[in-house]
Amino acid sequence: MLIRSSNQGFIHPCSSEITPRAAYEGRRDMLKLLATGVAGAAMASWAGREALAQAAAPGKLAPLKGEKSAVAGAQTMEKLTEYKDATSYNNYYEFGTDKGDPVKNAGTLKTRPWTVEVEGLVKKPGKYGIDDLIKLSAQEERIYRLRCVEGWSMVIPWVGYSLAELIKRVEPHGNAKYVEFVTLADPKTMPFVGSRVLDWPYTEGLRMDEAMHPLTLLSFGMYGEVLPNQNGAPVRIVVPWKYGFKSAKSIVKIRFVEKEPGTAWNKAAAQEYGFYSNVNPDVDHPRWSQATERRIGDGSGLFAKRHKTLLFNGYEAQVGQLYAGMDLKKFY
Ligand SMILES: Nc1nc2c(c(=O)[nH]1)N[C@H]1C(S)=C(S)[C@@H](COP(=O)(O)O)O[C@H]1N2
Ligand SMILES: [Mo]
Repeated sequence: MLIRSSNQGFIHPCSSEITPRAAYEGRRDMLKLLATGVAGAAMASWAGREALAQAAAPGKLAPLKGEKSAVAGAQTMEKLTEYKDATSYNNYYEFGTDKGDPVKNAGTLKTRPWTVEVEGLVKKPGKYGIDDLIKLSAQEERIYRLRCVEGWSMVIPWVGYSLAELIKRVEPHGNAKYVEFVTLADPKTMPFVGSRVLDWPYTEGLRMDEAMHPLTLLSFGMYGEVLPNQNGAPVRIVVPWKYGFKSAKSIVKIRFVEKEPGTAWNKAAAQEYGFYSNVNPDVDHPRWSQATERRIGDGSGLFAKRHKTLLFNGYEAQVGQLYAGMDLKKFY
């Protein structure tokens, strides 16, 4: 099934098509680098700590610092995506379907007061004010690659903690097999929530063992600051071995359920987007290969490089055992 949106033809959550503006800006940045002679220096520092230090936030949002997480796999040494790229090339359909829309439109999102409700099959359901939720655990800083369908990826230093910490606290019942994430759908502040592009609210889900994996993060910040609205403020999920759309933004409910919950993109196009949506170069999307990806910030057009996409986004050692014996082509 193909989805048609009124103004831009067929859509899907992670198109790697560059908007004219992004292409223009990427090119302009590269030309600037070439003109000032720093291109060589920039390239020399593509790996390692020097590069990590380069991708600083502009310091306009509230600081949210974290300790470096000791969780296995949480610290890639790949070059961080520049903050301005990570915050201006987004998917957040409540604010528009173009990658450049969320940064322009998400200013209307009110992130205080904010309550996250934990409900369903748990011994200790409850409502958490966002600032209490942030303080629930010592902050951890993580560096992840978040990938999307049809090949674009970013490397982002998230601030947050393992969702498992919250799950243990609320004590799920034995019949809680899945966790469902429900996000805000407020037509007053979110211009596209009235549209028929998706079935609002945007929801996502994980199997309990996936939700309990220490690499599944409840994230409140990035680059040492609170999340910008367009990246899912004030709280989102990050699941680094899955395609980007699994990482639900601006969560208001975490619900423990027995049956596999519906998910936004699976409801919109079941044959294209499965429940699992693990990054897998050998399982093509029906309309395109998923074998390679473009790293945002690597340049566009003439400068675009493609990287080989890795099984489970490179986290196979950490998460492979969750899927032992499963046919990943069937459970896509
Ligand atoms: N509520 C909500 N969450 C969402 C989306 C959305 O449209 N609405 N888009 C998803 C998709 S398709 C991707 S690729 C990631 C993008 O996250 P980023 O903008 O921080 O890179 O957010 C995911 N979470
Ligand atoms: Mo996406």
